Amino acid sequence: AAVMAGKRGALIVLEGMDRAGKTTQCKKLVQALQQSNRPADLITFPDRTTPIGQQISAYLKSDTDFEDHAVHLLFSANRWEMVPLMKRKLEQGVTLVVDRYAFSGVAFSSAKQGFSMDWCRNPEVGLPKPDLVLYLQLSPAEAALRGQFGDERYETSAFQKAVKQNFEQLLKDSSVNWQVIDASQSVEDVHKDITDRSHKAIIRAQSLPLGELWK
Ligand code: FDM
Repeated sequence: AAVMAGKRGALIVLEGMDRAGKTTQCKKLVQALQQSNRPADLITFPDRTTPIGQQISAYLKSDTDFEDHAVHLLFSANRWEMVPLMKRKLEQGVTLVVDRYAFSGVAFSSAKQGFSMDWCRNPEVGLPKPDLVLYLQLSPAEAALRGQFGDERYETSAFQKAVKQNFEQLLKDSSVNWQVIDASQSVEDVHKDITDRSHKAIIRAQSLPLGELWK
């Protein structure tokens, strides 16, 4: 007997610099989708709850050290370990809202000496491809108005500047559905912008197969 295929959920990623509001907006988006009867779940990278994620968390707090290539691969492994769950949810029709993804992986590691973007991208090749990547754009001056840096690794203005340049490089990649959001707007205006674009992406994704990133 013919069985109607269920409609898959969309994979929606939020990226951007520190203090652009990614985490706030991810939570608001999940809530808004759920309230409009679209099943949605939040996923955060790094996911600090798994054994790999705990190693990453200790590294970010400078409680442990890892060689730079090794930690890049840990961040990537932390995504790959979530892939079976992500695919299952998407197939069940659940839209996933993801706070940071492979793009953060590449932008941060390639800000280190001796790391090419190409090398950094390799372990990410074949991950579930986002249907939409929202880049929350905020100038360093505006970010500074929102508060000081925290005390985790990478939270220095020199490193962040290099990361920003890498994101701007990644934005030129037309194989990825990047959409730039003006994150200097009010929380509610940013939210409305993101919600409108997400609804469109969810409709579009229903008739498209899930892709493979950078493959
Ligand atoms: N980060 C995050 C990476 O270096 N690589 C990655 O793959 C990911 C997902 O970890 F500094 C960095 C980015 C940031 C830190 O911080 C995680 P938050 O505040 O938990 O997002």
